[in-house]
Amino acid sequence: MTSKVLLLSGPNLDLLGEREPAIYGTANLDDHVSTAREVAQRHGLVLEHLQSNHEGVLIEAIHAAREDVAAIVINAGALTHTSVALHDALAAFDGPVIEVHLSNPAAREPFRHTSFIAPVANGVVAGFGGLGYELAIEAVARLLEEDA
Ligand code: CA2
Repeated sequence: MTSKVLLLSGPNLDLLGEREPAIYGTANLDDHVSTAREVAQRHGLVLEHLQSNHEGVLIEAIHAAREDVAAIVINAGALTHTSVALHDALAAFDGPVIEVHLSNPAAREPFRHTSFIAPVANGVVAGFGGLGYELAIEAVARLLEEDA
C-alpha cells in the first residue's frame, strides 16, 4: 500500500507570498505544497495537505491521521509557540512527525523561541525557506524506509 504523508499548515500560512517577503519569501503556500508533493512522489509517497486558521481543525486532522497516515509534516505557524493541544494530539500519533518553518524562529523574537511541537517531533527543519519543505519530506522518506 502507498504511504500517505500529511502536510499540515497552521494559521496565516494562507497569506504567504502576499506580505513579509523578507521573512517568508515570495512563494505562496501552493508553491510549497507542490514542491513537497513532487519530492514525496519521487519517494513513492502520497502527500495530502490541509491548511487551517483554526486549532481544532488541525487537531481533528491529526486524530484522523491516526487511521491511515504514515507521517506528518507540520508548520503550525504561530500555534507552534502556544498550543499544548497540538502537542498532545501529535503525541498520540504513532508515526514520524517533522516540524518545519520557513524562517528560523530561534533567531527571531523571544516569544518564537519556544516550540510546543518540537518535543513531540522527530526533528525540526527551520530557516531554509521553501527548501525546508523538501528537506522535511526527504527526512520523512528516510525515516519510513528505516522503519520498513
Ligand atoms: O517561519 C515559519 O514558518 C513560521 O511558522 C511562520 C509563522 C510564524 O508565526 C512562526 O513563528 C514561524 C507565521 C505564518 C505566516 O504569517 C504571515 C503573516 C503575514 C504575511 C504572510 C505570512
